[in-house]
Amino acid sequence: MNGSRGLLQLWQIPPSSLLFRRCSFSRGIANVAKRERNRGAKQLDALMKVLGKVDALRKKVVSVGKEHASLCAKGMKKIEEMFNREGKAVDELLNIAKTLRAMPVVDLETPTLCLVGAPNVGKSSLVRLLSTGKPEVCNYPFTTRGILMGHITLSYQNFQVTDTPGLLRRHDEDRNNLEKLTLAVLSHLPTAVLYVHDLSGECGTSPSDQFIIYKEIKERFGDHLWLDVVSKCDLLSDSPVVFITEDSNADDFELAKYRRMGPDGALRVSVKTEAGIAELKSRVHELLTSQSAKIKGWNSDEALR
Ligand SMILES: Nc1nc2c(ncn2[C@@H]2O[C@H](COP(=O)(O)OP(=O)(O)O)[C@@H](O)[C@H]2O)c(=O)[nH]1
Ligand SMILES: [Mg+2]
Repeated sequence: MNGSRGLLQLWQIPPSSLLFRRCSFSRGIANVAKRERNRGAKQLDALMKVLGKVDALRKKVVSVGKEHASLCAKGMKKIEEMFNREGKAVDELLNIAKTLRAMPVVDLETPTLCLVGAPNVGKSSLVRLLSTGKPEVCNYPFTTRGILMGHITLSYQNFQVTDTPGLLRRHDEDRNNLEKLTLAVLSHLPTAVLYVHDLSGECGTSPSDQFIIYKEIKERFGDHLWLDVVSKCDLLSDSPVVFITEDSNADDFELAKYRRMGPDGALRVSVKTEAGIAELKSRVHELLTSQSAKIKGWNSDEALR
């Protein structure tokens, strides 16, 4: 019940409220969004047709039932024949219900934390630790194949957590659907961001590529509430020390600093040793409380219009 309400809310986001949240997305993403919207409309259309068929079947069953009430045995046979002929519509409806039930349900009124970063940096491991969501954790990219929702309860308040598939260093037009899904979440959902950086050299995306992806995402979605985390700090005792020479420019310096510590203010954590996890939980709580205030502000602004 709750789930279907949340799903309806997602379908009913008015375009004006999306603009209002100052989504910045490029032409490529806009096309994808349009395509997905068309696909959604077609799916709804198909669902309506199936519902029509099921309803027609129901009407026939009722009318045959009435017609043959006095000849019960014969009536049952007729009903059976009809189900054999047209009962496929019921099976189709059951399949659609199953698919809908498996879709992630996002309640836009509940503050949501979205984990973002390159593939394999430890996002799913952190979601498992922070919430009720149990995403798959594996040592290869794009294990997370959709948007997974989990829930956190902190001081009697409910929050949502989304795990995302991750982003590689490339242009929007070259991104696969899993990456586009991550960008769509950032564009359309009022989430706070927990950005995960893996400086251990273990994840398959070099720290310098992660830095480039990070700068791009931060520039596009910097209006979200934000927390940076350096993951796998159990592997970082020998984190690379990069020497700055006199002719190093500002970019070299920024990158060298990033490779050692991540962005300014980033929290170091390890899922393996639980180092930094208590502090992370408390910072996440603060972030989501601020997100809650932000959502309330949007709602009262909208009410004033
Ligand atoms: N040593 C170490 N490995 C970790 C840590 N967190 C995650 N991993 C490993 O990194 C790999 C990728 O983790 P996963 O959570 O699936 O990353 P995702 O692709 O960003 O969701 C898995 O093999 C994890 O076991 C950590 O804190 N320390
Ligand atoms: Mg994952």
